[in-house]
Amino acid sequence: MFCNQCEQTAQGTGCTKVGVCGKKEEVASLQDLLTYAVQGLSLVAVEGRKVGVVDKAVDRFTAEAIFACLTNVDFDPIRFQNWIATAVSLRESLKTTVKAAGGNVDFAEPQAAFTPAATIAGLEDQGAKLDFINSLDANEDLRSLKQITVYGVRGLAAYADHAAILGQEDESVFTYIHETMAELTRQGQDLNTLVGMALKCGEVNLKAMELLDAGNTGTYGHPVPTPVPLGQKKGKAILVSGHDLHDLELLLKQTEGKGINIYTHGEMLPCHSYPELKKYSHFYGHYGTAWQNQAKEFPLFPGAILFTTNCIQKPAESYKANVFTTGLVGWPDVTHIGAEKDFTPVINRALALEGFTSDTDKGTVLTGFGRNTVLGVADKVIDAVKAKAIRHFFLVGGCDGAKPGRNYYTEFVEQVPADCMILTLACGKFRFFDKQLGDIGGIPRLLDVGQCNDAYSAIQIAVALAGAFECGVNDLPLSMILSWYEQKAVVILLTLLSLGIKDIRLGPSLPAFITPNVLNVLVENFAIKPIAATPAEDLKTILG
Ligand code: FSO
Ligand code: SF4
Repeated sequence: MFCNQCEQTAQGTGCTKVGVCGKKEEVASLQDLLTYAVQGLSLVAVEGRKVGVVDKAVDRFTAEAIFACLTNVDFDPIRFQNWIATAVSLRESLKTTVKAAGGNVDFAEPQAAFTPAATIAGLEDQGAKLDFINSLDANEDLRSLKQITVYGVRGLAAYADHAAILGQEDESVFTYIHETMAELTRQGQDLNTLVGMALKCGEVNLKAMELLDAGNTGTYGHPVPTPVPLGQKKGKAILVSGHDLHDLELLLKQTEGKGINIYTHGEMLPCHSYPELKKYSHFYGHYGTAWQNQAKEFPLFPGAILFTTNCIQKPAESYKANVFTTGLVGWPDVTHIGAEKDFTPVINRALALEGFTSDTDKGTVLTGFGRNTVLGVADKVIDAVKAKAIRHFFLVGGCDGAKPGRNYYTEFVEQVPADCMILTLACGKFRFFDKQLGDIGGIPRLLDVGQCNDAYSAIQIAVALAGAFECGVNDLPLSMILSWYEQKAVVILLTLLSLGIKDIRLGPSLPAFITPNVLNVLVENFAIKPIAATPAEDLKTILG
């Protein structure tokens, strides 16, 4: 196996025997084979579009299959066997439709014709033989750019899938994914073309995040500032992790009146601020911190635990029976709730467990500072900047992880001077989300914009401020201090770069799949930089 797609990759170069994330060689090979199978399907889809054939089922499948290969989503070989079989059967049926419409179905690329082996062992062998990452390009810089795009497309597919679940789709997103997956079967592109392909991924991702924002706010209302209890209420309990608001809503409906309190974990925290979710009286509080702490925090949760997306880690035997998955996330031998979304097994498990035996007060944290709320007080913010009450804005966000070096972000937030505001999003915030940082003129200094996909909201806030100050986003007193872990962070970074945003600081380490030459291109064009050794150094450079 060779996988280097996330920040915790072995030795900072690549996982070759088993993933640091727990991914086994078998699953790594199956993911490579699925990616290859999706390339074959994409080649046919591209030819189909040329003759007006657009297949919605193929579009949705493509996004789901790519999302399944994202870090910490699916560790179950059987499900990958099914995904690969479906990719090939969709490819063949699409060929028939495209041919009937007068399109081309003669392909030189082997991806468009491969037959999957009948067994998982056979598939694993096929996947391993691909040597997928190395086969992308013989030239290491071009391969690096192709990897950036493959990983970026994984993040993009995740957001496109979440948006589609809430009824928000745009054909241009699927067109880009198919065209790109097809283009990645070829070699001979030059560096500039591939830089363009990667930036285009970021541009399309802005659309995908916009669709998801429309899905979330259109279905559940605009987030409103909401204090969320960090303590617990006596009674039975279910903890919901991942990112999916729709799954949470269905669970809230199915648990109404059953005496079960629902808690959020990780990236689900901002769900408390959506009016159509917060209206449920049994939607109580938030439990725990970021994904990498689940092995420490989950054994202490006396209820059922539902994963709606990444990031799942190997469940310890002590709590494995309490864990359930749904959607694209999966772990072998963990009960999976299928598309019918009947959460009865989760509910029954919660009822069978002890639940919390007493009330515990641990205070609250504030969430719900999406674009609507922040722009609702834009006048106040602008006046405060003009009056020099606000000196600078920092966006400190991104994803958390287990590797050392991430204390930088906690210390950074602690050291930000009192006349500066901090916007945050995604799971990186759990390093400082409960800090009491006070306010400036009644506006809290620490504003939780939401999940990682709410980078869309943060971008809208920045664009609106730039409009008010009649300057570009790069001219605002705003600095982005980002942490990355998996491929959604990769695509968000591509989005920011595609918008021309400069001087982003990235940590805790730079991606293993970026070569020195590609890094030079990014530094020259976007002045992107690694975080400094200490927050004090970066603060000094930024604030002068
Ligand atoms: Fe974190 Fe995991 Fe949300 Fe990622 S929970 S690491 S960037 O999935 O997507 O922020
Ligand atoms: Fe290694 Fe990350 Fe790939 Fe897992 S996802 S195998 S930790 S690089």
